[in-house]
Amino acid sequence: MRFKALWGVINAIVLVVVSWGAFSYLVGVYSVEIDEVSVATYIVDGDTFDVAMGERVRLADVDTPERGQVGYSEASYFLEQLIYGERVYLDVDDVYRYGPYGRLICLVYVDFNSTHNVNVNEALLVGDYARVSDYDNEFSPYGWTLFVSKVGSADRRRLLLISLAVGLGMTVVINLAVRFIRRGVSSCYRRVSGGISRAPIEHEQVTIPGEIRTPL
Ligand SMILES: [Ca+2]
Ligand SMILES: [Ca+2]
Repeated sequence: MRFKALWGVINAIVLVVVSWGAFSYLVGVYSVEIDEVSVATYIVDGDTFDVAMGERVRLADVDTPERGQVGYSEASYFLEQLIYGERVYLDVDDVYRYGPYGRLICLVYVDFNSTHNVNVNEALLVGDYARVSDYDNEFSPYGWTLFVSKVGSADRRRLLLISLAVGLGMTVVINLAVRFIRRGVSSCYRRVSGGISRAPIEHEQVTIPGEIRTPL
């Protein structure tokens, strides 16, 4: 009875730990990191803009033409069309946070529709308004996608159900494995103990000197 109660507690712990681990992993996979949310209030050039929270943002790992260079106006106009006056989601560089000139180094997202955001840095590259400059920071431009999924509350519920299913599956597998091992151990034990009890006791033929009868 004591073992059954203990085993029930172990099952509950496995279910919670595995489900929570799976949920954290899935949410991490299906969502992007967002450190700050603000509104773009001023476009400086193709890769720099100001936000309402009082910071100047430099788009991470991309370079657009400087003032006077070919493509400067096009890049600035593209960025303006994409984010000016819009709510922007900032993934701020966790390594240095600020770059030269005190600008926040960010991967920036803006709303696209109810289910997806646009990666602004990647949009500049895809539109050929910028080139890659992979600086030392938390970002790698080679893994970016243009659209990223928003994880809403409905998605979270779906991910939670999947995680619970993973947790239950793991609990069942562990129970089956333990049952299999216990059966194996007990059948081994039965074989060994039965063997011992059934083993014929072989006696050596001992001749007791006193019992040797001398022929008459
Ligand atoms: Ca970050
Ligand atoms: Ca980088």
